[in-house]
Amino acid sequence: MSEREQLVYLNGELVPREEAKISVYDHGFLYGDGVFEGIRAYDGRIFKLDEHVDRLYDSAKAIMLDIPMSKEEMKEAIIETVRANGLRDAYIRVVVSRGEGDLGLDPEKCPEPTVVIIAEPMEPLYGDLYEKGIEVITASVRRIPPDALDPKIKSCNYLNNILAKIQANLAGADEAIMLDHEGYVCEGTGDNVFVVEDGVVYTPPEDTILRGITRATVMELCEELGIPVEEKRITLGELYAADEVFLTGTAAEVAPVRKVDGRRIGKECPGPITRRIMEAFRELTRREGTPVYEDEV
Ligand code: PXG
Repeated sequence: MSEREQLVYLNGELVPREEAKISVYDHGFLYGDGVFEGIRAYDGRIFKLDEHVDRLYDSAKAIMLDIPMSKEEMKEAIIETVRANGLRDAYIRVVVSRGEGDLGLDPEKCPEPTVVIIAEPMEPLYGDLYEKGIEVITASVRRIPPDALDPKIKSCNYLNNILAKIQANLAGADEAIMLDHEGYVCEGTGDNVFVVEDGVVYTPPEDTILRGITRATVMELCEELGIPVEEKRITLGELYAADEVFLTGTAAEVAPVRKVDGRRIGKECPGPITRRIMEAFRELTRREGTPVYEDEV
């Protein structure tokens, strides 16, 4: 898709990408005051649209941001943006910011939220690494604890995660796993973490993480496949000693991890259970979703 043809949804209208501009007084820009979602469409169907829109509205409610449209209108606008760009496979970004205000941080000075929807083609985040696995580090910067900023709010404030990502970049790694304020394995900068040990799949409990929609999907798939799955606090030692490790996210999908902090994980990568989950996930994305094109309803 050439940039010139791309249409972006901005406050109720589809406009050419180069006209999709917002104010420098927008508090999304000045303060990261806003919420967002990353969603994918596969072969003309939007995957887990209801779940993403519900999470967007929950995030907005948690920061007292009134999205100026109903959930149904939001879903229609998302579908419309994908359709207007003629995409079958897409990464969709929905951003709702506090909108234009003055230079102070008070959100009461911002009468009208800004709503942006971008849809563009995107390959799986880790390119050709799904067959050999990604290399991750554990970041020295800890995930912000829920009593400071609840990680369940998918807000436009991502500096905590970006600092960890910078560490991964500097180390030549593909991603960073963050530990929580007590030192337990928490989540990646943009994905959730799973470990496999003796045939059981474990993932950290919901307390300190973003409740990933891919994470929930993978837990359901495990149950369907008869693979035991449990939420459990995971230590760094358990991560290093795991038979298999994988990450899940809308951008990352299901990504096998080959090395953590330079240590090889398991005997083969992807390991056998990760491989089954990757295949089941791929199959599900082809089968489920909200149709974008009317003749395919
Ligand atoms: N944890 C965090 C902190 C996230 O930001 C996930 C988990 C996975 O959630 P879903 O619902 O997508 O399974 C995310 C996902 C990126 C990127 O480029 C990822 C996310 C946001 C922005 C960019 O990898 N969020």
